[in-house]
Amino acid sequence: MKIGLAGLPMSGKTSIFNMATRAKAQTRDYLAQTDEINSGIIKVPDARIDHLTTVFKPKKTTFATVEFTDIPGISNVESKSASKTLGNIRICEAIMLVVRLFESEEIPHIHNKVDPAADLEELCLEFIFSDLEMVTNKIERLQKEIRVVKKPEAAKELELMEQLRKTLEDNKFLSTLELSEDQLQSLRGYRFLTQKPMLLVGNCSDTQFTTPDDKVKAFTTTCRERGWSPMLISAATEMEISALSPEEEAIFLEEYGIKESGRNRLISEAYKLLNYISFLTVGEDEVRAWPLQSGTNAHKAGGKIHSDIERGFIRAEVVAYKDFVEKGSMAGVKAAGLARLEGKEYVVQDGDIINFRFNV
Ligand SMILES: Nc1nc2c(ncn2[C@@H]2O[C@H](COP(=O)(O)OP(=O)(O)OP(=O)(O)O)[C@@H](O)[C@H]2O)c(=O)[nH]1
Ligand SMILES: [Mg+2]
Repeated sequence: MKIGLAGLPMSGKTSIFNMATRAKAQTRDYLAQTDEINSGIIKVPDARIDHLTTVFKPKKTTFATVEFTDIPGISNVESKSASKTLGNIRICEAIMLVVRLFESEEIPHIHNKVDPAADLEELCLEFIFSDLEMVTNKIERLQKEIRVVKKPEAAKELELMEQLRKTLEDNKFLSTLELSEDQLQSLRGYRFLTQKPMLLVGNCSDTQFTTPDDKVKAFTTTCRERGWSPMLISAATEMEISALSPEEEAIFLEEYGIKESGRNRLISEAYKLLNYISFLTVGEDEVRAWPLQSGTNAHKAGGKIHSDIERGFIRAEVVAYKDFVEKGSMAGVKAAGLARLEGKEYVVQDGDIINFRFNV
């Protein structure tokens, strides 16, 4: 699960990366073309795992994880490096698009002006053009193919590609198209940028965070027009907070009456963005959260733990986390008849505590 941080140069991507991963990657205060990519694996905070750990006192606790990649700024100044950057974004499963909202005399902006709506449109157009180029090339190839031999599959694919081209030419993202399962499947290999799940992050100052100004409003409106609900973060402040130890951070947040750190907000939003849920396993050895694409059945979920479980699947013993908390113990849950035996096709729900029965 790889999420790419993308945006214009100097928008605060590396600061957000540092805040999310508690890393100390080099941020910049001058414009420069670089190739450096930072990557980090992050634990997804989960209060359920914290609670289950206190109950089961396992030898080991394992949280779900997501990978963040901090990609250099997308810049048209040197077109070759822009296409390389877009290529790095293309291999991510989802995109976190960072837009600068904060004003600063010291930090340069590539267009010498902080204009979030214009910046966001520029980024959108970069993505659209990049996908359009791929679609156009494919259309040309298909047309040639059809001229040589009449292949019905090629004609069908051409029709789909024409539909994609029309969408992109209308300045719309491919994610706005309603496509069938088969069509989605046939497009998977292209890794179109405008088809990826996208989280919009507005990097603002503390003041803008508490009192939205025109820049924040323009950003929010532009996001909404494209169907996104953005999140605001003050990367500079959050980076400082995340440099504190977890204990110091808790004290700090409490003092300022902040319910959840930007870091936790960002990570949970990212997890949701990927349409992931967690199922849980418990025991003396390990308490663990397992990330799972929402809608996955018990059979496939077992396979995430071990291929043997998938192969020899018998049943899944399922207890909902909230039932466990309410009854206080597995024995209590069972006595209340709240432990269920589910078959292969059962669709796993977020917070299911599962014990797989299998035989190989
Ligand atoms: N005032 C202010 N400065 C910020 C904020 N976020 C980031 N900065 C500063 O802006 C500069 C650029 O931040 P980076 O995180 O390096 O930006 P970037 O998007 O990774 O930049 P490139 O990798 O060069 O594209 C640094 O000097 C940061 O300290 C913010 O919210 N407020
Ligand atoms: Mg950077």
